[in-house]
Amino acid sequence: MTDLGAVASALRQQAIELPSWAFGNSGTRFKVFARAGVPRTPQEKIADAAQVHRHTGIAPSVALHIPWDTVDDYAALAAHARDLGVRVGAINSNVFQDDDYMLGSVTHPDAKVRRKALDHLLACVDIMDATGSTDLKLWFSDGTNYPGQDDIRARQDRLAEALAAVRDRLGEGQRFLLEYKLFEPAFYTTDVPDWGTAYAHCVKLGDKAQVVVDTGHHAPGTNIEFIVAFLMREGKLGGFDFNSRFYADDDLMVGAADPFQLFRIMHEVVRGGGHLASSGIAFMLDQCHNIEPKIPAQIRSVLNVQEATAKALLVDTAALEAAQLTGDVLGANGVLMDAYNTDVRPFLADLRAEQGLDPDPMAAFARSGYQDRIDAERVGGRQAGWGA
Ligand code: AOS
Ligand code: ZN
Repeated sequence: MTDLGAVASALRQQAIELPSWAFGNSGTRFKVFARAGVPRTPQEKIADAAQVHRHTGIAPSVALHIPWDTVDDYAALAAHARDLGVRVGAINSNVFQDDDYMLGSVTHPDAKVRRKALDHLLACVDIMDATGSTDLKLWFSDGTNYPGQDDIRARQDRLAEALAAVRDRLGEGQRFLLEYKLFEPAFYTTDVPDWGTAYAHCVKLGDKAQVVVDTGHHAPGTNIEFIVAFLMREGKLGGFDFNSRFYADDDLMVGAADPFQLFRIMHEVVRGGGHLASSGIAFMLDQCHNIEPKIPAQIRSVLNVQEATAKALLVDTAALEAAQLTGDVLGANGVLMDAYNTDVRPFLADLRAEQGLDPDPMAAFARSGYQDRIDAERVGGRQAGWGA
């Protein structure tokens, strides 16, 4: 039997990080649809994120993207976040939206471009120092489009050199999270295409280098929970970029496309103790809300992760182990499915009520009048968008 008190206590400690860019306008290469009330500044993005925390109680930090969230005074931005009841989370470095990076950033054939990209990464560490952030998220769009375009091995050497320089700059309590992605925007080779490549670089670089799993960055059919189990066992899983996908890197709401996959991933997280704050695993969302309202979409996403976590915590581990050890295939699968098929929503509603939150965060936000207020107030200025 599962100890419900222990489940509740684990859920009370859960923390999910929100991406600042989820609150801005986003779209596909065909169209970015503008929405009323969208933030115009990093400060307004943080204010929107604080609403998600206010109603869910488990979204206490906001990831920034540099240069999208560039400000003059980062310490002041961190103080602004604190005033709103949240804090600055991972600093996401952007070395993909400058003309110089057409052929790559840290793996570019030209040393001058590589230096420029590395300088940006080091500047992101300065921002970590100013904001108190502990995580630098590295995602490189680097790769090639045509066979022969560049030397695959040389690009790995350049990557290793840049990662080592970043590692050397990181201070006490800081780390980098290296994100892999199968393809896009490069279509022939990607310099960090998979967990194995990210893992191999991180192993060489020691404790300050960890892998981040973006759930949308795999080939169809990839068993992501296996990757999670493996990386956790090696102490190399630094965090997640959660989202869901039907086709490629769709960046849809986590748990929307395949809630069962999210449950399976969270089962491995719980199996490895990753749900405990001491694990150091960062649970971040990386999503774009192109057609749905952004703040409710973030609330929904946080709730989806919470529900999957609750189900994973409900797995009767003793019964599961007994079935596994006796080769009871159907029994073991049944234990897992019992947990997955449990409706945890009433349990979570009670937990929220106990913590002084509204049992229904979606309804509470809708009633709060916040959306009407920002629709009316945020007139003029330039709306923030993906890449703004
Ligand atoms: C890109 O595909 C990655 O998921 C990165 O995490 C990226 O920086 C993020 O999506 C923000 O656009
Ligand atoms: Zn990502």
